[in-house]
Amino acid sequence: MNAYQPRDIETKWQQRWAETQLYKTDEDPSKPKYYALEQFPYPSGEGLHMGHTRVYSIGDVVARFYRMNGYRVLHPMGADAFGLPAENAAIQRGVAPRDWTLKNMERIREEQKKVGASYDWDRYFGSCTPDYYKFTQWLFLLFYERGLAYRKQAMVNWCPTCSTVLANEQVEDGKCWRCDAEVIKKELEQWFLRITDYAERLLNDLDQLTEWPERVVAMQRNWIGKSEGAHVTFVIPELEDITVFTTRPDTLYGVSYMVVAPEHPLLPQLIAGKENEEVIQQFVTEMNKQSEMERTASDADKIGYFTGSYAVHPLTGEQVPIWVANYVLMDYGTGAVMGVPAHDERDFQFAQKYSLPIRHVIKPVDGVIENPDTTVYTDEGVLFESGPFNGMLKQEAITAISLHLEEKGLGGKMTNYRLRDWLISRQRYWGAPIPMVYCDDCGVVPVPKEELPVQLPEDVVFTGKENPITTSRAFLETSCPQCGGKARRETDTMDTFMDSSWYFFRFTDAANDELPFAPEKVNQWMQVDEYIGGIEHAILHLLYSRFFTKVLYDAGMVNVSEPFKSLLTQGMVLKDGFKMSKSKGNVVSPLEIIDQYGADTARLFILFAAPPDRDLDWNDSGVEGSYRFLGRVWRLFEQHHQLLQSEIQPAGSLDKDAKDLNRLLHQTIKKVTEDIKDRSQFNTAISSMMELVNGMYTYPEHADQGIMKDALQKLVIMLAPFVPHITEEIWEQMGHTDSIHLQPWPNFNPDALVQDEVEIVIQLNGKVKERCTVPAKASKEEIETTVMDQPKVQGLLEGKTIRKVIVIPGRLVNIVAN
Ligand code: ANZ
Ligand code: ZN
Repeated sequence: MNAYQPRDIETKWQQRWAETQLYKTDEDPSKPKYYALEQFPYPSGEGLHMGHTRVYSIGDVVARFYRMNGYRVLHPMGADAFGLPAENAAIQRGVAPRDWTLKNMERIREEQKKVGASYDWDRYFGSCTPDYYKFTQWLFLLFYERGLAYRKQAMVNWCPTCSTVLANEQVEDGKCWRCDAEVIKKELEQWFLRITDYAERLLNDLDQLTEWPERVVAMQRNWIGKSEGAHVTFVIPELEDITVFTTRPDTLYGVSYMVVAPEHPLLPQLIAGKENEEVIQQFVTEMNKQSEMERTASDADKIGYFTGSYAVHPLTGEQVPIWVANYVLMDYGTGAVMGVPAHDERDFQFAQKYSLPIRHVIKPVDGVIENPDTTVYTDEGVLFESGPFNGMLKQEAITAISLHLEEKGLGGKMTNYRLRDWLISRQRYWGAPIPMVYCDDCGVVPVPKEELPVQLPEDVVFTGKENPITTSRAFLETSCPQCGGKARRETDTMDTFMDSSWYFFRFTDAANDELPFAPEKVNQWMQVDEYIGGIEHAILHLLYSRFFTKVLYDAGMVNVSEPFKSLLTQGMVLKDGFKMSKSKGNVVSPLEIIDQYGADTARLFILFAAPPDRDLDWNDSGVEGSYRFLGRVWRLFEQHHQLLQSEIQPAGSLDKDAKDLNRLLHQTIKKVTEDIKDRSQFNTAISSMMELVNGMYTYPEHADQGIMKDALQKLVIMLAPFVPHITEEIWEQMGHTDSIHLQPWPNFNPDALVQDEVEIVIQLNGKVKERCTVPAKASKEEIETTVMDQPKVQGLLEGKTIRKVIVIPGRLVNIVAN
């Protein structure tokens, strides 16, 4: 008997699959399509970690399952290859970012092959190759043509350590998401994409995403952050008006002050010649150094100063003092708010601190505000002290006051989004250059599409201080595409999230050198049917990809407006309850495990140990267990080698053992099929196959062997998506010359599921005393008769009087007797 030798088997089949191009995408148009995609990895210098192995294992089961179910499946892989670490390697170790990246890509690719995933490698690309970034640039120009890319002076988040601008999304708790340095504010000309134009659609279309985790949908919704309310104009005599955004126009009569953001453009005029002018100027300088987070954290101290100016209340005509404070942000709403301390928590804190009046104008419908000076009332209620609006309910008043303001030309309804335009400029080298030039005569001129790509220069110096691209004169100096005169190239590169916002389209037509992708190709495959990746991408990557898809839809380039039909966010891989990390010293390397046990064991363990969306605790005995199971499977087939070669067929009528095994087999087929297709519960699919294997081991030799043979054949096919190497080897040893991965998935026979007999429990006065089997279709009377005929029951009932017999078919019979 041969022992199970995973290493030999896996190398053999990985080579064979590559030679025969087994996983080349099937494009047979008569088949339904299925697009399975795992997020492409960043090729860091570290190689694969267990999280990668987990995503690929999940995606591979899905891809293989659908292939076996008669679908043409697109299952590609690539590398998200631009980004900072390559540049840091250049600075620290003097290697060119390109060489560093390509080397890592190659390494990761080799490691991915060792996992045994069924990718179509012909469609492989890295986003850093000119063939790809040429079209990232092409798409930027498309956005530009459609008025969706623009340049503006902006206060930006600047990371002094990485010396680059960061998107709002890349600032976490006031710190750089990559290096953890304190982020500061800086004014710079930057390129933006107008994602806010799509805010409403990005929000509304979330309703279509019924196969996404609710949590992710909620995160997207919050990020877009729609607020409905009103804008209200406060006139400042002899100055421009100030407009505020409020979600509570119903509290307008409760305004006791106004506040503008430190960056508000009118502030210098408001304080000119006033008592606090200098203090406020200092305060503004200080605030510019702080991040938005620090300023607005709910536990942050509210700090403000009276500007010395007053505005006119739009309805009462009263004088309202204007303040400046840290808790008002310039880039939300209008950068100015009306202070209503009686009904807003932040305003209340501010008013208490600076002794501003607290005026209640909303109260409970049938009550009063008990301690008005110390109470913030934010609930529903009815208006008072509000002139003609007294007696109205909150909602009614919101509408009435908004309308009234509109009639007077002092306001109206306003919707506000928390979502900001997407800042895509990076002052870094290792990204796609923004294809624009600056001409003294013509201004900003786009590079014509036929001149793409704008190649990254190689004659650059990495100092870690300035943008390396600015050190290449050959790159900088160019001629204007419009007038032919001297011009200078844009040196900003694009945020790498641009690269990953459209790679899933590119896979459908990866070799196209005319277009990012041809409509007839992309529309054959999109949407991605199952997208698998980490929860860390729940907001940005998915939001940007959705945005790109909508713009491409509007441009007529794709016929779907949402990219990902179903989304599976896999849990983390932990070790001893902690995230695997170098600093904890608890990292288990996938390559070591594959070396020791084989990829099939690693895959099986990963898929078996937890449902895919849950965290998975790596444990060595679990890995051993998976390895042992595969050994058991191996031996099961060895033992039945003769049978598998024979011509034996299942008998026409089955005995009890054969029927039981047949039923177990078909229950398993049903369970595995539904667990994969409807629930993505690979763990329970595996455990039901383990039960089947147990059942096959205890199957008596004298029982019908035709059924055993059938079960063996179907078992190995069902195991194939999970453990592709061992099953392929067994399949070959069974005498087949074609690949197991091309076999049709087994169907289950509903008739086989029907049980002839069921076991029921017999209770006496509610206590279990005995069990017996009855025909599954037996009537209540028949069941009762069978139970009463049992010798043990008769013994128990001796000398007792039966009061009542309760029969629950299929489950139990309870005899009440005393
Ligand atoms: C008066 C008021 C009274 C407010 C009241 C609330 C309750 P969301 O839901 O987040 O959109 N606000 C508006 N612009 C602001 C800015 N740039 N910086 C800081 N705060 C700002 O919240 C909208 C509310 O946040 C607005 O409604 C405004 O305060 C404040 F009983 O106006 B409200
Ligand atoms: Zn010009």
